[in-house]
Amino acid sequence: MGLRTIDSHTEGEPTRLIVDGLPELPGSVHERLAALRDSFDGLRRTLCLEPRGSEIAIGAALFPPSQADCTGDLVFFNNSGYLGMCGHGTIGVVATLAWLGRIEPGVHRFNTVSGVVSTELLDSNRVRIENVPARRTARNVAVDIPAHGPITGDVAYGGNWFFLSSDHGQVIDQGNTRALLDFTSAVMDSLGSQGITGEDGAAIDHVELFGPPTREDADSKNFVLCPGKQFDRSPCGTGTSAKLACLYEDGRLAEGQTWRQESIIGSLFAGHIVVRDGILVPVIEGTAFVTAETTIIDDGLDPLRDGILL
Ligand code: PYC
Repeated sequence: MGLRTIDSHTEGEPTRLIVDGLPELPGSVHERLAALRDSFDGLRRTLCLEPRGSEIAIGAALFPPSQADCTGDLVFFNNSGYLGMCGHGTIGVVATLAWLGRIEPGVHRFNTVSGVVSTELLDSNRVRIENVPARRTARNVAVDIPAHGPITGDVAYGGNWFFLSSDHGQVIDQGNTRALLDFTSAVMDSLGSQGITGEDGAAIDHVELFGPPTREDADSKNFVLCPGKQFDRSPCGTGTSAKLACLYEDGRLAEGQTWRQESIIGSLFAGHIVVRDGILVPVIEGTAFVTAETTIIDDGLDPLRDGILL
């Protein structure tokens, strides 16, 4: 069987959902991730590396549910490895399943590596997700950036680990993405070398910078560096979740109050916090559109079939 994907974008950030050619992998979502990583990593490289894929795409593997109350198990990956959760990707998968006629408007739950995410298909393109719980684990942490000096930020979890900073001296503007990529990559390297981590030594693999919004209907604009040294075109679902937790902890956002996060390209996620038994549950809403249907062709002879590591 060939490898077939449906591509979508969520507020500008692409997702490639495998719809044919995924091996049948039994077990839990964690066992499925391990099997993909250890035995089928060529799938990830083919879909997320040139010449057949794109470094900025997030790939999604949807398996039959390993948990009775879920629609499926979802494993996300990118040009450099596997992700615990992906907010824009979940929205893209739900809009794609609706486009394929596989789901109807309403609530659909997915088991991800970071936990169960509840989604609601509001219309053919608009999706709300109730993410895994978010939390801030450190506030106002100083990190020293070579050739720049110290900046401060928070460490928070929103399905992935983030360093979030509003005190960085950078211009958050689409025309400045090259400099922002270089700067956030230096922040990421410095976090690693200075031993700044999430809980239990978890690596912080996303850096999120904030600045004033450009849109009148937004509260803030961000730039998000993802693992693999690519930046998120969307406001980042897990990053916006981490931001909501920080705002709530700072007393700057009440439960249920909407926060509108603008992305570096000017797209928007709306989000709020629900508090359940003292746990912060982020809710994020955004829009996704299907963009392409792709059949990957591999005659077995191409020496670059597994992608180019740039
Ligand atoms: O939306 O959570 C997200 C995400 C993570 C990496 C790229 N997008």
